[in-house]
Amino acid sequence: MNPEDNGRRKVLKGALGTGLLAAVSSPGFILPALAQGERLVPFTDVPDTFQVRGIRPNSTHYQDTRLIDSFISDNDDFYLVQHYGQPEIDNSSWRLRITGMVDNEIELSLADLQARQGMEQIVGFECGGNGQRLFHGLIGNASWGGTSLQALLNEAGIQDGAKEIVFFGADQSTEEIRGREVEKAFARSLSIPDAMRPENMLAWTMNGEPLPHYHGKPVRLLVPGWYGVANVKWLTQIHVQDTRYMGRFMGRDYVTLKKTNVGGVERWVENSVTTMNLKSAIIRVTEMGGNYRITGFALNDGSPLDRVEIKIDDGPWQRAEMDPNNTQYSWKLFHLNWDNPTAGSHTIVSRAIDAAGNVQPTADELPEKVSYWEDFGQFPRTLTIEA
Ligand SMILES: Nc1nc2c(c(=O)[nH]1)N[C@H]1C(S)=C(S)[C@@H](COP(=O)(O)O)O[C@H]1N2
Ligand SMILES: [Mo]
Repeated sequence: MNPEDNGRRKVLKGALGTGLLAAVSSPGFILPALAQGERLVPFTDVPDTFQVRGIRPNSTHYQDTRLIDSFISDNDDFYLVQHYGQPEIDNSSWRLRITGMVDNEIELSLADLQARQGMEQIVGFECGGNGQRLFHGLIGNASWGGTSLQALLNEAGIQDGAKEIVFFGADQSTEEIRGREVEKAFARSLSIPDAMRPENMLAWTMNGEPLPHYHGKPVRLLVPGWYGVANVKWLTQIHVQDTRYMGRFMGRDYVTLKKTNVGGVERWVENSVTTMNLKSAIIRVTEMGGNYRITGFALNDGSPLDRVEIKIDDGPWQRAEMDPNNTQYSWKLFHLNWDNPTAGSHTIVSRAIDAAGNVQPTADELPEKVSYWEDFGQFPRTLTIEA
């Protein structure tokens, strides 16, 4: 196992074990960005020692969700996860190859790819390992520019009998599998219908800038509505095959183990993380001139959302106001003005409800799980309003 991944696991484990993240003081520590006269009301569920640092080479980065105050995440604040480090690729020698069960194998330079019809869309996503222990900081929302994956696959011509498309990154590492050390590249696969969704894109810009190297320069895959792991960075090869792709990030990691009713039989089922579950979380409470506001985000697979509701203590569920910037595949920011809160401690929680009537479950309603993947239960937050 590579050191970076080890480091991340330690952070996650430590956080899980103690409910705390180690305090690290560093010049990279991000200070709260607040409007003039605005005050962040501290959550009492966030330990004083919880700190978020700026991005560092080859490291995981998570946002301090209390500080999210804009619809679009800065390229340097959008979370970062990479299991094999962050390769630096030279744009001029980079090539993307489409191989396997296609009528025409294709090899493209960056200029070839950029000459194709462009598309731009806002896509927000979280890591499948995001969760309450990081106050949901493995998250981001950006405007991505690139070209259609579907058009490229049509040009290559997928042959009859093909089942899956594998996306390989340039990053690789030595994995010890059954006592043998083997070189493996990061890779994820999609079924043909999943890969042919028109919203999938190969992206080379992020918020109008060339894709930063830590986000996958020069080109990454984006599968809107899916957990981050689907969005293969440093993409170099797209391979079409008639078998299921097996690999660490499809079959071993990013695999949820949960108790599920399978045709009347209760079974422990393993599933690779795919589309994002319906979820919301409160991220910040601010006070300005005596007015309080609760803000949060919602994410799902892109199917229509009906509403987000917020409950304060034992009060009724109140409908939150949705940010007008929200789009189908963006994160969805919402807020509720909290009028005249009483002094003392409070518990606040949100739940997302989609147009099909699905309601974000409480943590207790989630199926019994043995893994931290797919943490989408309701997330009650606690805070104290001063007298
Ligand atoms: N090539 C490559 N792509 C990758 C990964 C990786 O390790 N290597 N990590 C995945 C995971 S687990 C996540 S959550 C997202 C994170 O994307 P970001 O770092 O741009 O936020 O990238 C995905 N794409
Ligand atoms: Mo991830």
